[in-house]
Amino acid sequence: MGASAPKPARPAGGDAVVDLREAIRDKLILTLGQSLETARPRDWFVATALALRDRIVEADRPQAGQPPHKRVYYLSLEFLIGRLMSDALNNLGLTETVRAALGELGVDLDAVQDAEPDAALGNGGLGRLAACFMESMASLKIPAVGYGIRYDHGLFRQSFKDGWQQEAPETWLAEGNPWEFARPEATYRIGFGGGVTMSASGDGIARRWEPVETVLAVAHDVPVVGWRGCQVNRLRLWKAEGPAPIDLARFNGGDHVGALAERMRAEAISRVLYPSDASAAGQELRLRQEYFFTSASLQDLVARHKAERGDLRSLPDHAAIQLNDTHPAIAVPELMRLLTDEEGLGWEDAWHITTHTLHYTNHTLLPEALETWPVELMERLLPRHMQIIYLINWMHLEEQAKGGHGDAAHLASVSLIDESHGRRVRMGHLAFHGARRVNGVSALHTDLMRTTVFSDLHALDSDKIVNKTNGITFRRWLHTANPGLTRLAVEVVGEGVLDKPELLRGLDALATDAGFVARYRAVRRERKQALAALVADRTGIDIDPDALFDVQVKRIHEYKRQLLNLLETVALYQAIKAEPHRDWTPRVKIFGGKAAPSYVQAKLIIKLAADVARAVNDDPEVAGRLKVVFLPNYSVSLAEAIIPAADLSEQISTAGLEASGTGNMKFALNGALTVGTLDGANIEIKDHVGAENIFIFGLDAEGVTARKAMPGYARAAIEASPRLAAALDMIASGRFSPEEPGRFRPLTDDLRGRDPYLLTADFDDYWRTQRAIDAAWRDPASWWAKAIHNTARMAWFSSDRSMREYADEIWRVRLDQ
Ligand code: 26V
Repeated sequence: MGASAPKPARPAGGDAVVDLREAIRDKLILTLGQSLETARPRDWFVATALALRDRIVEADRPQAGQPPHKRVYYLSLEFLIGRLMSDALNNLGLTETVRAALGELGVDLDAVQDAEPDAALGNGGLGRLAACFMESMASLKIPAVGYGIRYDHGLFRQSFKDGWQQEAPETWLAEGNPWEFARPEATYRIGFGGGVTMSASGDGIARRWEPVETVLAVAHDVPVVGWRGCQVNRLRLWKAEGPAPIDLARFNGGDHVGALAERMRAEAISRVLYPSDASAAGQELRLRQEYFFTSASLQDLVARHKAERGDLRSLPDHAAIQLNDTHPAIAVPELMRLLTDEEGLGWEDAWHITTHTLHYTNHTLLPEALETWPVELMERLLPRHMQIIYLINWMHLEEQAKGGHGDAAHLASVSLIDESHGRRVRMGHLAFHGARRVNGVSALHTDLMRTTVFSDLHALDSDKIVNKTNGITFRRWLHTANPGLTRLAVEVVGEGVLDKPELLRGLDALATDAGFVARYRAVRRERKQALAALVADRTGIDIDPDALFDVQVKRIHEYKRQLLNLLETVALYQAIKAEPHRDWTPRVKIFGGKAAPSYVQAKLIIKLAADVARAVNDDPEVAGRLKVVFLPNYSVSLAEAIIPAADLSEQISTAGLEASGTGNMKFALNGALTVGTLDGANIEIKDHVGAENIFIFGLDAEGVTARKAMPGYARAAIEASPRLAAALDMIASGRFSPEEPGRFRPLTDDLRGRDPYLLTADFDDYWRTQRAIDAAWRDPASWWAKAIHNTARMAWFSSDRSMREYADEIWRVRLDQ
């Protein structure tokens, strides 16, 4: 994979339908051993995927001759891909051909697509970003390999029992994965534990790690098809296997379970995705996962470089490695170890290669999410790496002292080891120091990196930190998720818009054109009807497609402030009950998202949403004005159904805490208006769509810092806001939880006391803004003009733009290799 092959831009004609029909039939009967009569949708999905995979492989036949000049290696512990079929069909231009082929077999393509399980190998934004970037790199023909872990179980399945979140294992591989190619020939040995031996070598000492435990990393490749099928890259996911299938001596001795113990311990590494997305819990298995996939990936790319170029000194010219957050930060000492201990290079050369090949993206400044590992654990699991980290740190601190920055406070701040809470390795500092470029994911976030966590390191090399605002792939989040809107755009501004999203700008001029507005509204209305049917099916709740769909879907986190949205919901409920005959704008509040299984407060927020929903939806007095829905098991494919149906997008995090957000971009592109704070990429969305087309409220990041310095700020805000006080009282009184009146006291007590995320400070402005939104909805001409301006002006947020910037300014890779 990785080669270019021209492909026709248009769907193929009649012969192609017959060819595909026969290919799918053959796969079903000959490969799966099924019959046309008894095949389930799942079988048709596998047969179709296998037939498509053949075509992807054909599109990918390596061109004779040279390897690409430079490759990008994207190391990420998470790839939140979702379904692959609709993406592959769309990018190959085969959607209608396959629909016809299946139709001739009496099978419906939509039902087949619905039988594909999501590849949910990620928690949220960070993993979804990696998936968008992989698709954009293939579409831009950037030769790239994504490296990650082939988890047996992706993100848990969420269900509800009495409104409480329940987690069940996710089983996407239970019936195999037709997209992947197992590559047993690409297997690497990954060591753990043991010690380091020393021997004389030339005029120095050679050190060698002798691990006591070995795990095998076996490659499984998933093809990533670019737009118009012009390039196929690969996602190489590592599966952990034991070095021996069974301990025969133990088995023969009668210990039948113990005979498998070593293998089980090894395989545990790729068993499950860690389901927490913002607290570095620090378990040993997590560190084993991080080292396992980082080492396998580096061994693989070093072997490829040696085979293609021979000399490792030229690695920086031909490889750019991107570390997605600190999860692969162990790459810094691992690449040093491979280059020095294994390949025999000197320290200086190895350090030059390492620091000219690695790059690091930071995705959060939340202190609890910044990874640190106890020195004691590192010494036990990765003794040689710990030695190398000490040496890197010693040289780093020496240089400070020589440069006149030897004071203890400065050294403590830039050191790779944190001595203040036991001795711990700071993975962010390690990645920063080992990388050629370090980037944030929105303008504000990058500024905050420079002024907060990395300020002292930034002062030492002010060119190192750069901004690369996130993006989303329009192929998935517009073309396949919203085909109606895509068709409309193509009709109005031309087919070129599929390749050049800037052409969406042409819609701006039609924002008040009655005919166009009617068609734009009809597309939304159709999506809202489909979502209403889905909501009825999954929750039993009927919602009115003519109401304003107000949506907050994302991980449940205190800083994302779903609780602020619920407070406003309760206040609105009270206001409607107080004046039932006023002309209220009918609203449906739609929530979705998972809480980390151990995140008690987040799970309580979900339960509050469920209890508020029950009370509100059962109350005849507010019927037709307010409904509340919590859609279970939020996922990439659910997002594809929800986002095109949203009228209002809730992006209401405490300013300074959401690094970027990418859901915000998906909603705005599809024409939902944003209600949001000046946080993350919301700020840049405002700059692009125009302040008059977005609803901004609340404190900005500076305001947040200032307010937090004021003692008793929460109590003062509640005293000043009778509406907020009443909403809090109602929740605290047990009105929504009569069977357990004190249930939500942990939430309300926290708001009345610490309120670390400043809900109380932003509540009144949020309420006012929501009422302005009600008024705006009652003026359809103005509402739809704003919506159309959003769609028209979001082109810059394409992940193609992000990837071009990375290619030019970080990786220095040419787009025309
Ligand atoms: C952190 C941890 C900590 C250890 C346990 C497992 C785990 C898993 C993931 C993470 C990463 C959290 C950071 C994250 O997801 N950041 C999000 O990145 C998005 C893409 O840049 C960005 O849009 C979101 O604003 C940001 O929260």
